[in-house]
Amino acid sequence: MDPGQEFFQAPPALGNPYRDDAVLRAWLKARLPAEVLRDIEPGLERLGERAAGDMLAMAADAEAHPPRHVPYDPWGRRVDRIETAWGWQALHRVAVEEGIVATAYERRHGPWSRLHQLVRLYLYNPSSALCSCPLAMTDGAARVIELHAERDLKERLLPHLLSRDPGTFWTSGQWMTERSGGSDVSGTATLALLEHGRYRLYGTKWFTSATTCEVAVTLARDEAADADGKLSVFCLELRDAQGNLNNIFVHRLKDKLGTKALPTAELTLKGTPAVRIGEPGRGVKTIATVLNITRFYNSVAAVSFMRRGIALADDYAHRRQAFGKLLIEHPLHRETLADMQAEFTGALHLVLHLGVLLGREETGAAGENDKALLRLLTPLAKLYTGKQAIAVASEALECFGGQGYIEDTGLPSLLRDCQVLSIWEGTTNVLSLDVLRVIEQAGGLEPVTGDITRRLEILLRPELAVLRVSIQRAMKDITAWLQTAQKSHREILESGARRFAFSLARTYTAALLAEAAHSGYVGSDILQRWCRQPLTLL
Ligand code: MFK
Repeated sequence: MDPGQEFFQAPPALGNPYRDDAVLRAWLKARLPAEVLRDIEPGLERLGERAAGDMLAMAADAEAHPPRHVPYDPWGRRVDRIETAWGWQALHRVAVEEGIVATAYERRHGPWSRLHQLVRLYLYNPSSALCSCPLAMTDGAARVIELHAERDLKERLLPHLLSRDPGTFWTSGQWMTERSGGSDVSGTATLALLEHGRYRLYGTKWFTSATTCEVAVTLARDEAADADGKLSVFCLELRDAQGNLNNIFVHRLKDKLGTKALPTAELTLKGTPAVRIGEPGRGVKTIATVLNITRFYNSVAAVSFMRRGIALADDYAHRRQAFGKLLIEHPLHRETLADMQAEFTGALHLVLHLGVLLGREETGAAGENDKALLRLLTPLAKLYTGKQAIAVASEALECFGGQGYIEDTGLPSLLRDCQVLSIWEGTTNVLSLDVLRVIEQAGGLEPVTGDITRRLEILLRPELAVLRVSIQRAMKDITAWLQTAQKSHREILESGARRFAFSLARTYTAALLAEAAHSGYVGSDILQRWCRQPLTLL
């Protein structure tokens, strides 16, 4: 550098997240039928280009111009308009054109369709300013309507929710949370009253994400369910044919830590027409269909944010010098990045596996064991990857030193947005208890232990045999803890639920990585690194 010439650091650059993701590509090559990969790959390349190209400007605009609630028009009429940024609307259009929801339902690739959709979401999400949130709820609504709604409702809504035309696409909200509870929805106070043969909803919803949606799926006390007024699921359209809100009053938008571009409102329903979906009085069970899809999205979002943080940190490590050499040349920095990469690789394998199971279930190709695993792994992946994403995002920011803490680098929003992943759609504790419940309902751990045993049987290479023993030992410890805790006081079992769930997630993921290492599409160093952290925390 010439004397007197100022130094300016080159910022990190983002490459095509599909082309640059060796772990994802290796998995797809190993696991997808060749003709499916051939068919979908050009689209993935193109979406990757957009995620590292025009979508970044859209996301920056959406973040810089958060949504605004306009309660009244200039003449005093109540309008409750929510204005969103150009960038937010543009990201919405990209999602529709790219079929981020539709791909799963067109089912062009049979059981692999959901996996294809997963990869598209994975590429889209980290450049989407959380526009993936309304898509998650739309997907969940499409599934619950597909499975449980009457024909009329299906015919009216599915063409909108699954459209690839931005002019006809509708998003759906999922309104569960009231002032009395987000995790415990049993206190839901919204009433569904039958008036002239039609349901109308009355009540206040405390969190409604993406309140710019056209329809919403919600819980309410169903007057017609039985004398106790049990919860049922209802579907409502927000606006009438003239575009006016259907007796919905928005109080305010939430001031949140992150997800700044996403409009989240408090609102009151004062006689909003609605249609019941599914069995009366079985609302929680019915809406669980939506939750299982949104939890799946949450897991995909978590791994995609991890990947984004690592990609940026890795690029920066090749540009930034400290103590006379590039960051990547410092052994400890390399070690830190390698640990992050191992966390991400494990998480990605878990989530891709979840996508395979979900795809099988949605196309009738899942066996009983697949279904049992899907039910268990959905909360497990959500709770574990949500926590991993926060840790990896935090580490990624640290890889930039002080710059990671500076708003206009765009880096802090990564951490803020990851923080929500362990909160919404079931907190870590709620989901840990759900995992316990699934195991108790299934009568034990057999679906998982059987699956792990089958995966480990093939590991004969000497360097993998040692790790196989570690995984088997972890599985034994988990089984033993469960048996002891089940015989003890209920409090012992419940207070250990989170450690139990983390142990199960780490051990199951180790088995997936072991299988991948055996087949050669993941290096055994990754598995070794994964197993260097304790597999069990019990
Ligand atoms: C990019 C990512 C985008 C993500 C988008 C997020 C935007 C949306 C933001 C939100 O909407 S946040 C609100 C999310 N809310 C939650 O996730 C609720 C968390 N709480 C729970 O999950 C509780 O465990 C639950 C509400 C389910 C407990 O309710 P209850 O009233 O105690 O019900 P219970 O008795 O546990 O379960 C009732 C039935 O449902 C049981 O079946 P049976 O009656 O046949 O025994 C359960 O087995 C069944 N069930 C519960 N959860 C299930 C399920 N079945 C299948 N899958 C599940 N997940």
